[in-house]
Amino acid sequence: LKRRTLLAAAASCLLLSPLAHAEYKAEYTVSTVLPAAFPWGQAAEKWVELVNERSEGRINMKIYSNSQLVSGDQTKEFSAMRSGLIDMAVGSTINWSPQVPELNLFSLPFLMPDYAAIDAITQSETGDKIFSAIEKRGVTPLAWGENGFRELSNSKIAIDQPEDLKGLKIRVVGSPLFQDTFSTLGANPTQMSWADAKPALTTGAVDGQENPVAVFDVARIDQVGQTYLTRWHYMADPLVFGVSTRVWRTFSPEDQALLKQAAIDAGKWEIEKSRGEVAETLEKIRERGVEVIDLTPEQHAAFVEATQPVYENWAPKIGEDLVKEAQDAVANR
Ligand code: X2X
Repeated sequence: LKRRTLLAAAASCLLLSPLAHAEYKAEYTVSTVLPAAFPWGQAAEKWVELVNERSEGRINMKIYSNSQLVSGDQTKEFSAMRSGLIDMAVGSTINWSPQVPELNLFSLPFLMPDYAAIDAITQSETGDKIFSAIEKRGVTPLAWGENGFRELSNSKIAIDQPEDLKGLKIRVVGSPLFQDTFSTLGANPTQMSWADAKPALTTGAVDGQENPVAVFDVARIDQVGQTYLTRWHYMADPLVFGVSTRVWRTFSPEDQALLKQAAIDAGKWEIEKSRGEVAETLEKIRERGVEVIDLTPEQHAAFVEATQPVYENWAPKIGEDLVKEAQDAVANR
């Protein structure tokens, strides 16, 4: 009888112990495109650190940068996460937009003129709707981060009007929307991964590229002949902290809350830090001999007007209502 009691006690112990913990992995993969030298990689590092600290070492995550888990093809990151090949990621809306068409919203040219406009979308019901769109496709989104406003660099000409882009070969990323934007402007866009971008700039296979100034700075894009940088602020790509929903379901509710809060804190930290560094970064870039071109309101307006056809093509794919709602959120910011 005594033995039976012991057995029963052992069995109930097993049942009561958080079974989910038994299913936890020793380590979770976290995919990023850019490594820790960039704000993007730092956002992921912060998340990993906070989760490790707050779970007292129970939840361990390891970052795999340079899209290495998808052999450098950053547009496959979302699918890999959805199928559970990647557990977690801090990913750009651009790179996930082939699988989540709603994310093309952020790539609409000149939709968001400033940081307040980005926040008006992400920190509102519109942002929640975008998170639902991600969730519907098998990834649980937890928080926003930021890659930054993407500015245009090239090796040929100080671009300050749409006509200057005519015939320029520009490296673009991710979604076909970028092909449209640059074709509409008369340029000759080529889609390629980040891994291929710098080599293509080096050999002159392309004349230009677009990326946030932090990326231009850390990747030393100035060293591959990119002597002109036009601050046209045409779009900014938020980052999303996400977890494969298959993996998400294995965490206890307490640990889900822990992972989410850590992502929110890491995202806020990174957004504030990267916004705060832009002026200093531009100064560094100027000192390296890059000509930084700021547009007058008239020049800016010419770009806005020239890219309007992109809205006609893309609003139906993104969702007319979502686009309208985002435009209203920006207008009322
Ligand atoms: O490939 C790019 O340009 C980068 C690094 O900014 C993204 O992944 C969107």
